[in-house]
Amino acid sequence: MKIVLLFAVCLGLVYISEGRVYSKCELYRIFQETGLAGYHGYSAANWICLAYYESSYNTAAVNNNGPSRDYGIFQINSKWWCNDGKTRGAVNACHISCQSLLNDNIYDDIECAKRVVRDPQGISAWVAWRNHCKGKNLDWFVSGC
Ligand SMILES: [Ca+2]
Repeated sequence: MKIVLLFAVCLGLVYISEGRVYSKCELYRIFQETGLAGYHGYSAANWICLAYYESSYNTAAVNNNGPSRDYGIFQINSKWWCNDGKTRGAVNACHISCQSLLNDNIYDDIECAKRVVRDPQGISAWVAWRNHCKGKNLDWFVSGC
């Protein structure tokens, strides 16, 4: 019985540690590799700044806004982009489970971010980008990478 319990606890820890905090230079490399850098005219620095102010580069970040929730490194919202099974009138335009935006694989998150930025609002869809990155000198976010 004790062994079963220990096993359950270990599984729980593995589940919790599924998320990951990236460094800015890891993101820089992945954003170059996936073409997010420069996508829709926004440089890697813009995307790294956005991720910094949305999630502190933590893929496990979740924020509850009441009627909907924001998930993952880009804080993608369950009202429009992903399905968390508990958001009324959800659209799920990225055709993705919100849970898959919380693991350490950010390639699907990047594909969804590309979908978000193709909408008329562009990168302004992210409040943190508008408030902290828009029109700022973003050199720091890529310096040393
Ligand atoms: Ca993911």
